[in-house]
Amino acid sequence: MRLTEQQKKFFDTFGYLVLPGLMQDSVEWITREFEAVFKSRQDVVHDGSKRTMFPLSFIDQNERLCTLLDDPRIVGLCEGLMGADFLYEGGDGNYYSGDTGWHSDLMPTPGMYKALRHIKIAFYLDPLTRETGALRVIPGSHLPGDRFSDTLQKEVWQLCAGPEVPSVALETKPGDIAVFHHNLKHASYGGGKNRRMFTMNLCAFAHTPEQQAELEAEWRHYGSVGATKFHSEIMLRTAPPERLKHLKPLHALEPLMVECARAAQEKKLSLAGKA
Ligand SMILES: O=C(O)CCC(=O)C(=O)O
Repeated sequence: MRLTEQQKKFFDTFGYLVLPGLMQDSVEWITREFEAVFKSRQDVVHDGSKRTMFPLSFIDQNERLCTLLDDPRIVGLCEGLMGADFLYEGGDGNYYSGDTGWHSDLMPTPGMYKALRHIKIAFYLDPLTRETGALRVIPGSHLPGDRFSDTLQKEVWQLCAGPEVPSVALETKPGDIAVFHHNLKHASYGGGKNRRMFTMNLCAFAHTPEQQAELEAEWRHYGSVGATKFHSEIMLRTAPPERLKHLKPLHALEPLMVECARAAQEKKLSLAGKA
């Protein structure tokens, strides 16, 4: 699969794309393996009262789901948006329940990703309409330095209760793919208690010092909240050489993550000691 120049331009301008039916012929096994991952953890129970997020990077837990990273359709999409040396950073698996307020999947320091493109590929496993929990996006809200984007970035917390905020609903059927820039403001309203969804987070390779600094800031943060590894043993052990190209360059950051995790733990212990 190759994105057209028009699709790339659409993503650059609006910050998202929908690819109807892209994974249509695989949706049956993808849904089966999604359920199997959740069933493998009897301590993770979804009772519908709130979102249940799988506690580990999701596709990494299942050999077949890991192959999504080798699928020519996913590879083509990622290459089109980030270049052939794109990197896979992990992702989540969810049973959503109810609404999600407006937000960006921002880097944890103030502001948006400016130098390095980060994207999320979303697999929604149930048919969704605007009124039943389809992802809503504010087109063009992903561009730092742009007056509209920067205003939304400042005001986003006031939009949190906002089903009325002007937006586009990415209505999807299982097998469709929605992909969006991490900076893009997104939300969902009216979903039921069992909205199944998982994601793949990816970024471009850091070729400049600014891009590298952003990547390090991101993973310093995730280190400080306990992350010390990027990819699961299954993901690595079952990887063909092509997949490894999208994994290994990130591993150079693992010592930094371990160091940040250790420092955060020490700080916590020292604060507990003072209490
Ligand atoms: O589908 C939803 O309710 C929200 C999804 C979302 O916010 C995300 O994946 O970042």
